[in-house]
Amino acid sequence: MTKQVGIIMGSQSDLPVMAEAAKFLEEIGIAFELTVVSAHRTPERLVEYARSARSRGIQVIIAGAGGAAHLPGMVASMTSLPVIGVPVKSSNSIDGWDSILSILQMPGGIPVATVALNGAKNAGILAASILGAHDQELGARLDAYKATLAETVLKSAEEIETKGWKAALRK
Ligand code: RP5
Repeated sequence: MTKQVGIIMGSQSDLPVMAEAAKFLEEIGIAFELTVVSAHRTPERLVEYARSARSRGIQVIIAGAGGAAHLPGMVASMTSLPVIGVPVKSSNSIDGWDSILSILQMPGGIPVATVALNGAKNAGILAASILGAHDQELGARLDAYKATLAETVLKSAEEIETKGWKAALRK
């Protein structure tokens, strides 16, 4: 099965956050690869990864990093594949805003679709949505996933309305 999504991160310490993207892709049935590529510690590996991604069959890249988070932007500068950036609140982050702004504030011409701080699950969903735009079966699986979200909210509403908010709070 050709791997359609590439998940990369600046350090293994990002894995607990980035695993959420992997979990979602696994759940929805999309083949992916996952590895560590450090913009600062392995710059040649970064170039090799970004330049070879399309020819290896990758269609979307999810890149997570923290602190001076240059990985997503640098990957985006070397490929025309869509790049989704995940700002990670890491050990070298001041408060997370450093990671967010490093990924979000890209110059014109080199976009990175930036999700929320530690928002790797949404990065997985967004990657699946990009692929699902031209894949009807995947699109249907995504619609089914979204329907489960709505059901959960409606169940909560019903529980609170029938039991009352105090009983629902004690659960
Ligand atoms: C970033 O520095 C990595 O993406 C990670 O979020 C952070 C800390 O890396 P380690 O020192 O834990 O390897 O480049």
